Amino acid sequence: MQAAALCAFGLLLPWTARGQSCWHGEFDEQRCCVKNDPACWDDLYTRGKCCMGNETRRSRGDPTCWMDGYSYEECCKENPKDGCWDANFGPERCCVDKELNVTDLTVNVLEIDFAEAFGRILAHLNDDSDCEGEEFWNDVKKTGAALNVSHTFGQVGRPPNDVILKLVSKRALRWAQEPQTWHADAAQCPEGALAAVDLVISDIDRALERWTWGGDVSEDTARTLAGLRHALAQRRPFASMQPWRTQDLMVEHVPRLYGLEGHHRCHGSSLRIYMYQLPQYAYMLKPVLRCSQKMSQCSASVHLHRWLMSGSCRTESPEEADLFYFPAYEACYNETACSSGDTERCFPQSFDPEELPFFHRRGGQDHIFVFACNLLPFMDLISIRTRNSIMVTVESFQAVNVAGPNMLAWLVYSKDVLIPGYIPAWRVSSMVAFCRPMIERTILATFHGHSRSSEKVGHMYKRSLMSEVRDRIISYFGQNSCCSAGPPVRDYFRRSGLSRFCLIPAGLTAWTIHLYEAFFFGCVPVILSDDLTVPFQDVIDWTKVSIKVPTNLTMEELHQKLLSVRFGTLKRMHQALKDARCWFDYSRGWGIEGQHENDCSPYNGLMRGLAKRAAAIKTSAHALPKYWEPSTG
Ligand SMILES: *[C@@H]1O[C@H](CO)[C@@H](O)[C@H](O)[C@H]1NC(C)=O
Ligand SMILES: *[C@@H]1O[C@H](CO)[C@@H](O)[C@H](O)[C@H]1NC(C)=O
Ligand SMILES: *[C@@H]1O[C@H](CO)[C@@H](O)[C@H](O)[C@H]1NC(C)=O
Ligand SMILES: *[C@@H]1O[C@H](CO)[C@@H](O)[C@H](O)[C@H]1NC(C)=O
Ligand SMILES: CC(=O)N[C@H]1CO[C@H](CO)[C@@H](O)[C@@H]1O
Repeated sequence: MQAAALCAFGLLLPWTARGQSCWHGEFDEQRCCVKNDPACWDDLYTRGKCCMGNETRRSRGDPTCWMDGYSYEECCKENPKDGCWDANFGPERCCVDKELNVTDLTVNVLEIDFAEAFGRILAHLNDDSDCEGEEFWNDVKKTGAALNVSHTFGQVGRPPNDVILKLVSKRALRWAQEPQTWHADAAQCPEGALAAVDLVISDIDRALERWTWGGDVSEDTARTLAGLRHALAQRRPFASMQPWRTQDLMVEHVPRLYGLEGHHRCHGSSLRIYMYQLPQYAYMLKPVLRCSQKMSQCSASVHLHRWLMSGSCRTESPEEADLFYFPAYEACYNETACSSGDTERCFPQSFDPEELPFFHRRGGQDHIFVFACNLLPFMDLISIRTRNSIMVTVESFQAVNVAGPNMLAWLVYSKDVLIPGYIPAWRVSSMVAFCRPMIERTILATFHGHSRSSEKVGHMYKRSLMSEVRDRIISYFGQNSCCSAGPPVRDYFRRSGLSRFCLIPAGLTAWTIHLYEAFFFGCVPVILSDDLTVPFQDVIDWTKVSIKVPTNLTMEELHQKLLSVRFGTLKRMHQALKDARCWFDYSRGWGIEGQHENDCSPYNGLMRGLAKRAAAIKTSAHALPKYWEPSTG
């Protein structure tokens, strides 16, 4: 709507019945609420106000069903969205309108059924508004709370819908440009201001083209907002703001990735690392916030790069450098992830490592490339060129994929460094909340994950020979009352926290994020992946925290083996798992946690590995240039 028309309209026709006064001229309910045309909305006319009774106001059906990306609109229809229904959730329960009794919020939400907790908390918010008179704050509050509750239960949650996203982004862009608006809003509703920034900051960082309206959407703007948020959050807590459920954990990495805090001394390392910053590849490092969480288990490359950028071991001088690091957020650059087609490589075709300015000094030996998911296959040109370089990777072994693309590649102990997969802080926090003492664990073993029989997995998975063991686990333990096994389930966190053992079968490749999650759940990982090797062996005694058995073991044998482990041993392993967690927590090792060589973080594990390689490179003979001939003198 045009601003001028709006003002006049708003003054002439105060809100008699909500929703009534929104429509005039070409703007009607059909266009605005049903088709959701963004031209309808601005600060005054919001979807919340005008489409009263519809999804932003009140959720239909049983509110305990709508979490983790499911909604009444998508499920309660003839062809429901995939995954809407399972044993606990069905149309009989979910599609019938239900009011929840929300008076009793004093219970520990982790103690009750998570769906119920979700419904209660959201329903409670409906009755409650502490930043008064503002539809805007209510929208922010509900969207933020829904995400917070999902995260509390280990669910990814539902990102803000387009309408909310746009509404909130518009306001946030104004904050970045007009400090007085920020200060006024932050004074009126401080928790709301924080929550609003949290909801949109990664989308602003992502600089979506479709948002070029009325503001500078870019990493710089997002950085400004992060600074405003940071300053405001330092002055917390704001009394009386109890009912807000924040996104603190969802954005806890933002100030660090932006270099606003967390400067450290590289765990006391004396290595000097030169970071390539080549303009032609700058796009491979954007958008940082999005890439840092997208396919999160694959996003260690973002965190490692930014950690090194804010550390004392970085050098600008190639002469001084022990190692050279080529940064690329290979799972996400341009947000296109990997190219489709016949190659799985995530680098542009034109990228040739030999063209890196310092590559030839030691035949690539002192160059670091990070693969936080899938190594490039050995037949890839980049792999051939970098055959002497240090691969920092989560992958220990990738098999030939029978029907292609060929993924054959592996870690070489003597030159590469194995790292754990990245787990976001909100997942870590939720897993730890569900981690029970060994004595309270009632499930012998758990595995819930994709297998070749899942509908959702891609063609490569279906042809992966390694993941065959998953089918055997599911068919044996899924039928046995001792255990819990099958496809992904919504209360996976609760089940894992109640299990003595977590089964860790190979998947598409030898590694899986389940291994590192087990440390936070406190269940003893039982590795069924013959070609898997584990990181940080110099600091973690893996025989004290895990079990590795041949995958050809029958499931009956495995079952007996698990039953035969003594309770005292289990308790010791549980404690050892808790003690070792810090090596897999990428939010550690920044700021003062990254001062000393004995401090525990995945970055320290990396630095130790790199130090060994750097020492070996120094003593390796590689003094000759690539070509030579007798001198003519
Ligand atoms: C809601 O729960 C409270 C406390 O559990 C109870 O006292 C109250 O009667 C319930 N209200 C309704 C409408 O069921
Ligand atoms: C949810 O909100 C609470 C209260 O503000 C906060 O303590 C908690 O860290 C939040 N949880 C997540 C997962 O963000
Ligand atoms: C990524 O973006 C850059 C800059 O906009 C562009 O040159 C490049 O072709 C893009 N690459 C892909 C794979 O989309
Ligand atoms: C299982 O694998 C192990 C190690 O590869 C091998 O020694 C053993 O013979 C195999 N057992 C069976 C029953 O195939
Ligand atoms: C746009 C839209 O979905 N409008 C619906 C809002 O809710 C009322 C009743 O709840 C429906 O009649 C409208 O069609």
